[in-house]
Amino acid sequence: MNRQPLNPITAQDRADFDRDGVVCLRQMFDRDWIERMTAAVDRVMNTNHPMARPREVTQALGGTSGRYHINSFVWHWDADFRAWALESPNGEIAASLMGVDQVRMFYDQVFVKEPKTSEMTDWHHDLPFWPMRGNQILSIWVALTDVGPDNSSLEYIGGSHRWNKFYRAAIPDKDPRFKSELEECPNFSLLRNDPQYRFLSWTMKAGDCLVHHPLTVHGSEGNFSPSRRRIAISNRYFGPDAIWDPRPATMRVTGDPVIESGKYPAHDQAFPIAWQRQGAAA
Ligand SMILES: O=C(O)CCC(=O)C(=O)O
Repeated sequence: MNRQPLNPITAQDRADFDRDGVVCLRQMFDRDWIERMTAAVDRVMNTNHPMARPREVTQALGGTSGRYHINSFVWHWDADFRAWALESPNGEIAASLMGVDQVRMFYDQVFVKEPKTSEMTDWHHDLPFWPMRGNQILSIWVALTDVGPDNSSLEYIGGSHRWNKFYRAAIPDKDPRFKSELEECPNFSLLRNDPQYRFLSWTMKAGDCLVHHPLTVHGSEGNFSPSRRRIAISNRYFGPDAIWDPRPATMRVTGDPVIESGKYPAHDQAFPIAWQRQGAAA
């Protein structure tokens, strides 16, 4: 299994990420990683491990076909997810796009939409959901299956990370614990003909990934394919400008780390170093 990205991350990739708040990187992970993590996802979807944090979105919303399954903080209790978080190319990809010498693991999330799943991932951006603030935080959404418009490709609004907006957290199963006074994110699916918005999405092969800034607005429609699964893992990493900011209506971090508000969360159990440039100070 490769530890370094299989392909170079170019100056153009960094410029695209900076301008759009998202970039698609092709084939950074070898076949062994993709097979290992696909098997791991199948195991996690059906586990009753006490630390699992499943959200069965289809069931919660009364859906009648398919299955939209989310699970989070899996790396805390699953060895394959731990290796994926700390020993795969993810760490170097994150550091390279943020232009930093060290990154820490924040958390992981599994997003599976089985064939004939109509539930969408509502349009949102990530930061309002997190007890964290900063510019140097990103998500690496790796497709473990081929993904296209028929099976719930992830869509973005290019440049929205620079809008100076902080929309209310949106959870696909509409969990009321995340309600807040913040402005609601518009449903951009209804605004597709509005020329002021740049919709970005990619047809992806298993092993391609999307890397997004925590304020880039994104969402996905249902998986309307009768036969193609859509499986992705999204790993979040942060660099030195991140600060701990445990506001109300933000998610609980597994392990409940005690960290002083306003400080860089250098907590080695909750947020271990995932990648460091050789020779860089710890
Ligand atoms: O896979 C999806 O539909 C949602 C992914 C997402 O929102 C994320 O990775 O931040």
